[in-house]
Amino acid sequence: MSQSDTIAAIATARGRAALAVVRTSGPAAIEIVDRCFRGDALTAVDSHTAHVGLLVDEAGGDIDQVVATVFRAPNSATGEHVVEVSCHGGDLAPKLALQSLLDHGARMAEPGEFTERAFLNGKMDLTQAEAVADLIDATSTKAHQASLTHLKGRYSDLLGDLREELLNLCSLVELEIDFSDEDVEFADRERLEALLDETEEILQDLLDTYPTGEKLKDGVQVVIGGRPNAGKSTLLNALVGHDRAIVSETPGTTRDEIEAEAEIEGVLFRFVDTAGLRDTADEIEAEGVRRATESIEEADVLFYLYDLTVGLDSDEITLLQGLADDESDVQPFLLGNKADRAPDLPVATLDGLTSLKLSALEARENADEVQPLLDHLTDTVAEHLSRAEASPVVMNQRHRQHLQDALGAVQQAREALNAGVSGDMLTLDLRAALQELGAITGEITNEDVLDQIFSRFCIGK
Ligand SMILES: Nc1nc2c(ncn2[C@@H]2O[C@H](COP(=O)(O)OP(=O)(O)OP(=O)(O)O)[C@@H](O)[C@H]2O)c(=O)[nH]1
Ligand SMILES: [Mg+2]
Repeated sequence: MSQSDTIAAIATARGRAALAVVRTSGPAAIEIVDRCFRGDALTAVDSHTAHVGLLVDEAGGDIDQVVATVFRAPNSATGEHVVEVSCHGGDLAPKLALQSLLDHGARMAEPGEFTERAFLNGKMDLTQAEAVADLIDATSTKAHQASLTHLKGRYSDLLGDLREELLNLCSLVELEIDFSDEDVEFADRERLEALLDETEEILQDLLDTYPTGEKLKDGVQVVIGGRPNAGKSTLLNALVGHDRAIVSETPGTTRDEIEAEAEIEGVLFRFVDTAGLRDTADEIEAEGVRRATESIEEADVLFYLYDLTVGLDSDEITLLQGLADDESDVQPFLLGNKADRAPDLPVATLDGLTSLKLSALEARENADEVQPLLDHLTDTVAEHLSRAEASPVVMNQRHRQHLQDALGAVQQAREALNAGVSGDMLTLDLRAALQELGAITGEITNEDVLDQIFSRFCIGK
């Protein structure tokens, strides 16, 4: 992708709408739009001004009445000359406007190319560019807020401070190397140790935010499990407020997993209804049971339903206690269902498990019935949310990998220091950690990585 080209693309979504925006960026952006614009001479206007005029095609025919907003380099989103043409929405006007710009010398932009140019021109670092993509993809309020924090640069600032700390360390140690012939230990060992500890702690804290970032971005997986006929599908329907899954009195009704999403207090929850757990000779149902077991193990939260009038059997108790004791992150919530049929029966209690009595059937009509479940879900993520509000969270697998490698290098430096290894070996580790941090913000990067990041953007961004 050459930056000497002038690129153009429709920046807004397709379909019926009042307005659409066609963007151009590059050295010839203003000339190109000026050639197909009947109004003020755009080449002569000031930066950051908007002009009403007619956009015309190559043959001079009218396309649409538009507003052209001119941004002169370097004070634009991409750092280049940019013109944003607002035309009328719908399928035709934006397409014809774009075609005219292409006919007058612009090239169709690749996905993410505007943002890539902004990055290459120093308008934003890589974490901010990635935050742009995350912001567009965000499906819940909290994911949106977390991406915005990154976009505003708080995360980059944090990484910048960390880099500074490491550079500090490096220069201390290098000072020692320079004078090593004179057998002087310039770098105060204690200070080095303290700085290394501090860096390690910051890196670890950042890494610890990843599960939070993952949940904000991808949603919290809530699996509904239990024996056939426990009322799992009935509960799913009650939780999402419509008849998503088939309910029937025949045990073994649900086979394929059924997913439905809901946003609760700004967080996306993905509910998964599963096949009832039982041994079965039916091949298809058995596959459903296998998938259900797998989903239960991978859940963030498990709503485990049983029929109060039937009770829990020993296999179920073993399964639940295993999940509760286990180091696994699955949090089971035991639900005794069909309370309407068993008003006097208490719900089973198991060590370390929260349990509750409910009627999924009544919940369909009465939202209060599922309120404790929703409260349970918000409690589960409360810790994550308060963390996300307090500081930037790591939301990206690429960042996590680099942070882990940086932490590894810092730990290695710490060991080297303890073992009394020479200063130049120590700086090797510290430099490696710096490299990793630089890769996150894009100070150190290569074309493949950039291509991979920007190719997941939409065209026009
Ligand atoms: N009385 C009463 N009946 C319920 C309740 N919840 C579910 N049922 C009934 O129990 C039967 C089974 O409900 P489903 O929701 O299909 O049960 P399931 O757990 O999804 O069953 P499988 O898909 O076969 O594993 C249906 O006839 C429901 O109407 C409840 O709270 N009270
Ligand atoms: Mg079902």
